[in-house]
Amino acid sequence: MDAQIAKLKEWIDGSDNIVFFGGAGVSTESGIPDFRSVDGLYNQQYKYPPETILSHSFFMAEPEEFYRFYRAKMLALDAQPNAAHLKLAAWERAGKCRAVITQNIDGLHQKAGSREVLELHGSVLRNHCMRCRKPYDVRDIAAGTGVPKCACGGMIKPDVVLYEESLDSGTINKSVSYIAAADILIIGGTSLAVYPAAGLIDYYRGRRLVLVNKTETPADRRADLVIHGAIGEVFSQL
Ligand code: CNA
Repeated sequence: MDAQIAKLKEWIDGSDNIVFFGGAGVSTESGIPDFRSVDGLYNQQYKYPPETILSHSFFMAEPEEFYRFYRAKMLALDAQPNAAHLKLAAWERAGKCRAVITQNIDGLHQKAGSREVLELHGSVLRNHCMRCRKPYDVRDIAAGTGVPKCACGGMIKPDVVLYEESLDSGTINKSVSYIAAADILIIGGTSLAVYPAAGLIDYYRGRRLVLVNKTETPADRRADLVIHGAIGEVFSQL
């Protein structure tokens, strides 16, 4: 692994056009469980599978059950950025990292200081009334119980892209532009199993495709460098 990290460091030191594409694995070292690891949410037992609970139709049909799961498992407001988030923010400040494209909804890249963060699946930090669109702070959601309601009587929904919902086209287009123009694309902490997000990496045309993940991914074979390890540990050595 040392030789691979040394190679990645050399590439990074020589680039001012790094783009990062990441997922839930980027935040596990901050204490937020991902979906597909052995201790991830998909391997825990609930009344309904998480994919079902986190779908638009379930949200509309059983909002109480949705919010019970959501408050317990998706809100981690005390979590702090780890070495991976912090390194990406430092690279941006140094003019090296152009954008962080994330499937995460936890806001930790911004908390670490990154500015150009494209949130493909939205953010738990933003919420709005489905009737009058009034915005609500995440603390209003976390503090309450049951289904959060607006003063107008409407139901409050997190600005998170649920299963069955479409991604924001502006965010997709911007992500495609960054990836297509990138010198180095680092993919980290993602199983690359959730589409259409995972398909965005196909727009990369460069010759420095890097994968940093604990487990194998479908893109390992076409990567120019693969590091199987914990991303925070790896990034702290760069
Ligand atoms: P996933 O499918 O759970 O995959 C996570 C991947 O990360 C797996 O391949 C793991 O092996 C790998 N991994 C776990 N920990 C580490 C680590 N420390 N270092 C390196 N690799 C690690 O998650 P994806 O992001 O691929 O799936 C997309 C879903 C998960 C998105 O819709 C997210 O919104 C959703 N999600 C987000 C969060 C969050 O915001 N923190 C948490 C849980 C789920």
